[in-house]
Amino acid sequence: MNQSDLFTLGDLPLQSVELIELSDGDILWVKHFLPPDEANQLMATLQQQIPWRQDSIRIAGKDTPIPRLQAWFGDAGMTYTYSGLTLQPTPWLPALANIKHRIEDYSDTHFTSLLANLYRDENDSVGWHADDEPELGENPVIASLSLGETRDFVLKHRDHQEQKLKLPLQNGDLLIMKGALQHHWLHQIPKAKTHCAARINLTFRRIFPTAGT
Ligand SMILES: O=C(O)CCC(=O)C(=O)O
Ligand SMILES: [Mn+2]
Repeated sequence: MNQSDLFTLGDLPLQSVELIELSDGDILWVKHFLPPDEANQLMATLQQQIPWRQDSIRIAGKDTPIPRLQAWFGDAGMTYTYSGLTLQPTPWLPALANIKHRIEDYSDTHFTSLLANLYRDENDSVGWHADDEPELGENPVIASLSLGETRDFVLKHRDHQEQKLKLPLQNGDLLIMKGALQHHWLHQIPKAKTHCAARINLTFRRIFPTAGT
């Protein structure tokens, strides 16, 4: 094998890893964690097999549909409260249990739950937030796998809003957020300005049951 064989395998883009060390927290961006064929296949399976729900949240006393579909998976008892919604977990689908184990092996972290988001097109989005719910613990490790259309994942520092970062997450990319990131940074997927096909994002989390639950 010569040197160039190490970097290309036919036309397949190979996995590459970028560590982004921020002032308060770290991000590991594993590009092509899944090769394109496998990512496409998982995307098709999950579009079909996940029982996607249109949830609403209460804004100013009015039930407002959120601009994406979602589903919550987890080990028994792992309820999750999000913008006033308490989500009951659906048992793991085999395709999700499989990818969870691979991400657990890679990140050396055990996950007990998963929030799946389906962005149907460019008009779907998620607004500024941090994954900082108390049941996720002090400095959660969150592993996020992107499938389908490339969308921008944007981060901004809570106190220094000029510190901003835009990561175009592609089909098969894995992002691992850790350290104090969720305390100091917010993230969002803005609506896109040009047409986008569907994208699925899987965020694996570990829930620590809180006192009283
Ligand atoms: O779609 C993404 O990449 C991010 C989703 C997200 O931030 C979340 O579900 O908490
Ligand atoms: Mn999030």
